Amino acid sequence: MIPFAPPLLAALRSARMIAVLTGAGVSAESGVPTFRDAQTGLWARFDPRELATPEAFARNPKLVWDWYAERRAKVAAVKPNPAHYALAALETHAPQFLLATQNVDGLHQRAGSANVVELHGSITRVKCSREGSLVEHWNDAANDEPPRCPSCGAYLRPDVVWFNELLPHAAQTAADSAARRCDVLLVAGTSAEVYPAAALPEVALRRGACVVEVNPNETQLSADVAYALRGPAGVVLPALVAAAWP
Ligand code: BV8
Repeated sequence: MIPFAPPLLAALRSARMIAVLTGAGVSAESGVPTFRDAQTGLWARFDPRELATPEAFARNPKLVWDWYAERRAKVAAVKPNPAHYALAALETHAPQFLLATQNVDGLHQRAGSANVVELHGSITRVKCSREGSLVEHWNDAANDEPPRCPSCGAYLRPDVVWFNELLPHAAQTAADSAARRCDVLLVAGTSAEVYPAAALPEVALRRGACVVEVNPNETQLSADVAYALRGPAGVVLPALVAAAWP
């Protein structure tokens, strides 16, 4: 049984609005490698931050398409873990709630979370690289280039936000508003290094919200948060929700 500080449990129970920011660490226990885990196998020689860019796609569209196709297949084969389910349960206890995720795996929604904003899009969706319109089906047959948009012929691409691309306006606006209004912000499974997502805890801290970190490791936020809960999200989050709402 993890002993949580009574004021933390009281803050959660009395919160009008609870906001959550998640990163790759929340999906780690589902078997989805985090960005800082070394890329495995074929991708070992690539840096994700090199591949997740418009420049990489322009330079080698097929390589980038294949990297996402492999990750899409991996994500389809995994399941939400107790951390995802705990956040879905947390949502039912909070009068107002928003979950902003940096993850592109769709696991929060599969675990039942309803009020989710995908700050960096979703690998589960594919769009036209020119028009931006989503495409449901495509022909993967070509082996030297990505599939092409059925309506305009441009390459298809994953519906994710690459480095140096703007975040979806609605998602960023909703997340910014939640950081400004929440009583408690839970920051789980993120190294808090990628902006503008990493600015959300900074906004909450500046206005005196209760910021709680869930991470087995130290991050650049750890010194400033009210509670740094050291442990895996799949263990800490279920225990925290059960302790706050027994
Ligand atoms: C933009 C989708 C503006 C794609 C991703 C210099 C300084 C500051 C900022 C910048 C800078 N230079 C450039 C920038 C901007 C840049 C940025 O922030 N760069 C960083 C690297 C410095 N940001 C951008 O480019 C953003 N756009 O700024 O546009 C603009 C302005 C004008 C005109 C045009 C544009 C876009 C950023 C989005 C990039 N896309 N993903 C894809 O997935 O392929 S980012 C991707 O990496 C993830 O989405 C995520 O955000 C990030 C990885 O971070 P984490 O999720 O935190 O994962 P990480 O592996 O780092 O950490 C895992 C954590 O989990 C660890 O702490 C670990 O301890 C913990 N953990 C492990 N196991 C567990 C656990 N925790 C709990 N339980 C466990 N079991």
